[in-house]
Amino acid sequence: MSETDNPNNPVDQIEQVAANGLLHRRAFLKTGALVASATPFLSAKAAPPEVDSWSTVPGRPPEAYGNRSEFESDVTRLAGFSPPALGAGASRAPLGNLEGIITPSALHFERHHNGIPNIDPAEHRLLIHGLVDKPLIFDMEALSRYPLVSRIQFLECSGNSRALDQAQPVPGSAQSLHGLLSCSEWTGVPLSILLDEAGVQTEGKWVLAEGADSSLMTRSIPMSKIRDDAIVAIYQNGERLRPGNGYPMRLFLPGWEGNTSVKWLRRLKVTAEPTMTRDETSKYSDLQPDGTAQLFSFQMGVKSVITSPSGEQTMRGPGLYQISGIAWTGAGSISRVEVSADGGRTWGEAELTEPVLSKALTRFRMPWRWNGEPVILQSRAIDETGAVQPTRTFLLNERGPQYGYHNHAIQSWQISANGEVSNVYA
Ligand SMILES: Nc1nc2c(c(=O)[nH]1)N[C@H]1C(S)=C(S)[C@@H](COP(=O)(O)O)O[C@H]1N2
Ligand SMILES: [Mo]
Repeated sequence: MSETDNPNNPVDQIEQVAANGLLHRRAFLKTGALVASATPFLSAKAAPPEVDSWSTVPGRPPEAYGNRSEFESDVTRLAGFSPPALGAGASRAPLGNLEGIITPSALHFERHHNGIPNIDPAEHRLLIHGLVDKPLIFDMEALSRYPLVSRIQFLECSGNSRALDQAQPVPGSAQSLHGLLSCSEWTGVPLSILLDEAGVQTEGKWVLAEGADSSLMTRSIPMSKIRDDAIVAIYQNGERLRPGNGYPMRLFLPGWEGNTSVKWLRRLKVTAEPTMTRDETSKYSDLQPDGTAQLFSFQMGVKSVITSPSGEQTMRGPGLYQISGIAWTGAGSISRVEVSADGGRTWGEAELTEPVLSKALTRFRMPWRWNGEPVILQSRAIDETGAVQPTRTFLLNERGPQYGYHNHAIQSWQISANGEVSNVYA
């Protein structure tokens, strides 16, 4: 008998807001004490000895640069860098192991077109030229003197979640399917300040950004975005950028596809028209059903994914759980996330965990009483513009089969009776 059969169990009195045990989002807050009655605590007999071995000896001294516990060492990025294109590839953040909204810098996803350059910050320069009155060159020292701003914002590769384009569901985890996504506090200089100093001429409507790695990644960015919220980032989560994320400086364009946030930034050229580089014509353009290519699809769509429980995890049996996930949108803030436990027929509203920030990951949570039967869990995000995360079928029908970027469809996780969680199409 499970506790869900128990008429005396107070958890059974919590308001169910959608089918298959989804509970009111504030149930934990209102009835925190009830959780104990449904959570499998260890009995006193299974308790550890009164004095653990680590309580009997002095601990070790602090480290100059900190490491996490050795017991967490299996939480790593999942790398897909393969010969012969050494250094070209991606590594994915372990979304299923993370909580809150910040991705630790050491676990931030990485995507390189030709590896990580080893840049000496003393030698690195940023050139601003083109349609400007006064071309400028900045070294790190000069750049660091400008006013800095800090913002918590997500970065997502436009190729993230591409597995959901496949006709058959690819086995995988939140990490392997959606891990080209991270969120950091980025600190840097607003680009509008630097461009004002250089004096943009009236014909200057685009900016070509170029990286210093050997892929010489280049993208054309509309001046309106540069003026709106672009920064030259030099810090990530309080310390200097990691080499893999653009050390010593990168362009950061909040809410836009990752490839526009050019790493190892070395040059900004103000132009009248987009430059039409390799990285915006052969790549990062979207083939339409009529055979034409859509260029410059910069903004990332409204999206969410449940990270716990998620693919390749195993549930410990029927009982009370807290569903947890992340939602984000390139359009600004997330206004609502809904969760379904019946494959999208009924939906209940999840709790958004503060802070809810513009162009950042937003954590959502929802209490759930699983009765042990197979179910399909989904989440659906809605943003401040009213945009709703689409189903996979809707998205693929709308786009046609050639599209390959910006898959922001609803993820379906199947929970089987034995507690295994897997990627399915609902
Ligand atoms: N110079 C340069 N910038 C680059 C890239 C690159 O290979 N070279 N990759 C781009 C791509 S495709 C993405 S998704 C993001 C990834 O940023 P991250 O590695 O910090 O996560 O950087 C972008 N900027
Ligand atoms: Mo990317």
